[in-house]
Amino acid sequence: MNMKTRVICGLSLLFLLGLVLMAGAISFVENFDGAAVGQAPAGWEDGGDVKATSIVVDKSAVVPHTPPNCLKMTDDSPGGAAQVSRWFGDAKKGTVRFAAQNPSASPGDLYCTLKKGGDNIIDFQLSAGGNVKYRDASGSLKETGNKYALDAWHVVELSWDLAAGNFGVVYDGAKIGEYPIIKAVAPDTVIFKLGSSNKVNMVAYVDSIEVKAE
Ligand SMILES: [Ca+2]
Repeated sequence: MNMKTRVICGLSLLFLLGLVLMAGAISFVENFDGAAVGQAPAGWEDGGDVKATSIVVDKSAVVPHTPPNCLKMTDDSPGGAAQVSRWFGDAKKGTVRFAAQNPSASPGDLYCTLKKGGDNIIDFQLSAGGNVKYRDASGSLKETGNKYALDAWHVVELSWDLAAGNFGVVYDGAKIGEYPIIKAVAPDTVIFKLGSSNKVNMVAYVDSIEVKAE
């Protein structure tokens, strides 16, 4: 092959790789360990309000699930919430796993939500009161009946399959149940949100996020 042919072949391969990435869902791992401390996490869209922040912190605030860093979410606003989101592409089936910790000094309502546009597909909550909840199609938050301990890291795994119509919850390695998804639409974005409209001074930590989209 001459140089011109090699360049054309190379560009063609890059183009095909781009098509594959655009057509299929992607997966990612986020440990915040290479991220800049004190700043919003790179690669995530910050959707929080002006008084709610999501910043990368080191072990001076809490011992991260995976050291040296984790994400600290703070809500000081009665009218808004801290929120970060990340796109992963349409996925009819997949798993999101994350570690979360709520401090007893200022626990918050921490949500992990899977969305497509304005539609919620899964909305999962670790409540400030220590309850594990999910939102059903009516828009109500429902109790799973499971409690969780404050001041400790917990690993949550949410697995969805549109064909089955359910998502499963594995909590600290044990399956706690299957719950109906809100809407049968392939989610393309994962959101972590802390806050509610009438509470202030909430803090929660998130680390070790892994999305596997199929
Ligand atoms: Ca980490």
